[in-house]
Amino acid sequence: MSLDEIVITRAIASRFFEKFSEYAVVDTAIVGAGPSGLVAAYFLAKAGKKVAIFERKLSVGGGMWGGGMMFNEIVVQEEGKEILDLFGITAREYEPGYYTADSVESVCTICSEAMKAGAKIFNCMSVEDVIIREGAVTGLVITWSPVEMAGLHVDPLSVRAHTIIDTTGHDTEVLRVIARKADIALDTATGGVMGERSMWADKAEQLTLKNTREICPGVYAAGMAANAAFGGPRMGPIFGGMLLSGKKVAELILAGPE
Ligand code: 48H
Repeated sequence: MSLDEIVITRAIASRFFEKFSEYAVVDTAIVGAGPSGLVAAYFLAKAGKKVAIFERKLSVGGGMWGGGMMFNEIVVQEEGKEILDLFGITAREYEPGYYTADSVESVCTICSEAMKAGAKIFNCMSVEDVIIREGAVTGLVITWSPVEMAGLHVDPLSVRAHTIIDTTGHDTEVLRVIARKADIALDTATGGVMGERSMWADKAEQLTLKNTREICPGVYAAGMAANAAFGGPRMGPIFGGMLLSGKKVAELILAGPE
């Protein structure tokens, strides 16, 4: 059989638009495919929710690929190791209470499990705004990342979601746009994004979990974004808090509104 380029083109175009059209309305839209977003997607999809992740970059994994300073190993504490074990990721004890794992194995495995559970990932798409209706966020406004990078004047498209999770990491992009443009006060001391503080690993890991919660109706923050929203410190390349935050946000959403 000889291959026809046009069949290849049509196969890609029709399969993509089938998928994109189906996922224009979802139960949960997750912004950012870093560790917290991927873990949240896994638990929500596993529980039967329709989940889409929108990721600005070509690659998934966020800041986990690079381990610490591009040394591609991550550290997790005892509590975080449970998540690595759940995914079957090899973890080695370094000192009591400190485990290491290969960062590439970690990203690939969690991403694969999230997708096998049913989550869909739309990479190269950036969330630039939200949809609002009567004081509530009801969806996301998306564009191709290359459009954003080239500064082209192209109008975006939208997706509707019952719940949204900001897992955009340090930049807290969804929460910032809500605070800036949607006239919705976030459930923080200032009503806005308080901003991340300097490094304190132990405190930061605890606060990441505490700060993982609904921050305005239907919108949750997890991972580094949760810490940045509430003015928590950074923790450096320890990833247990990110993994546990992804699990916690999924559990909160599955349990329904408080
Ligand atoms: C689409 C977007 C947008 C947007 C950003 O930074 P991440 O890895 O996020 P977390 O919170 O799961 O993990 C944080 C961790 O990697 C980390 O940085 C740690 C532990 N740092 C500690 C320290 O002290 O520095 O991933 C966020 C993802 C990235 O892939 C972005 O490209 C993506 O979100 N993203 N995607 N639309 N507007 N903004």
